[in-house]
Amino acid sequence: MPTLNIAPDVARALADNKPVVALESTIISHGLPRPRNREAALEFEQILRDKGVVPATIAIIDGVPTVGLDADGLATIADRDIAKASVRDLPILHATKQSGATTVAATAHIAAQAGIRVFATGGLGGVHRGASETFDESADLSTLAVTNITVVSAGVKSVLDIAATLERLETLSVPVIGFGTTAFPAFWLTDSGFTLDWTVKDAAEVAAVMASQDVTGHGQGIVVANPIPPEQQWDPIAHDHVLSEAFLAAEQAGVRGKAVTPFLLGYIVEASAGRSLEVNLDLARNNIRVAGDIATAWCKRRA
Ligand code: PSU
Ligand code: MN
Repeated sequence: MPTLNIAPDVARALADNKPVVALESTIISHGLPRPRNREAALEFEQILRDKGVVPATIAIIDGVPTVGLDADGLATIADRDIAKASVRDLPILHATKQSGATTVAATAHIAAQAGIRVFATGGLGGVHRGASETFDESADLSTLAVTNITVVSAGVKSVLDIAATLERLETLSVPVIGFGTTAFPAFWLTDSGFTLDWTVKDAAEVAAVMASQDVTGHGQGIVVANPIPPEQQWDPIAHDHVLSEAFLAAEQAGVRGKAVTPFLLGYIVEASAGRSLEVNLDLARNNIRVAGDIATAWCKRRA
């Protein structure tokens, strides 16, 4: 059983110092409703190809961590019921030859094993509200503490405890850099109200930080926070209203653990009549473009 299957175009790009961006699959399987999820998966890849960047959507296919999905692999994550796989699920899926859609944590882990340096997602997982009692903190954070990859995200979903998430990233020694801003975003919203210590002006500057991280760090990741522009964000009042409904619904449904994030995202899409979905897609597209630019700048630096 192979432990890593890298698609030929991805392997060639990596060998030739051509830009590659990793994409996650849980956003497709559990974060977006069918059938928009399939269109989104294809569109996300196309955004990169149009920039001359090779997309590497990552998932576990029949037990094998797979970097760069073919049409059947995309159908597996988009159209079939599939497990949400974080890093701890990998050995079980591998041994039992099952498929899984990878979270930010598992995608980052596999991408780094493949030698990919840049990864785009929607929003990172983080510390859940009420975590002081439930201990519910995404493995996205602890994985980024030990995984050498740059992740572009629109911050963390506003369903999380953002203050606690930023504190944990500090504790875990993961740099958080605002892309053209010091205002940390809140996924659907441009500004969470939290201010970052550091900002970079462009992709070349991120690549410079990556190069410096390689000599000053200990192999941890970098979070690049890329806010959705104000004109694209969800109306904050509607956002707050729908979120409070979603928390109530989750509590009444007794949702726990790894089901919490998919439940909230699904509920919020319904309750917002699709508005949150449009914003989610917009912010993911923006992050993918920025990640493409960073991957290109990184290859240029290394050339
Ligand atoms: N961001 C999105 N949609 C998603 C997720 C993030 O725009 O579906 C997923 C990511 O895969 C992330 C996961 O890793 O939610 C976090 O889940 P948890 O809180 O259970 O760790
Ligand atoms: Mn969790």
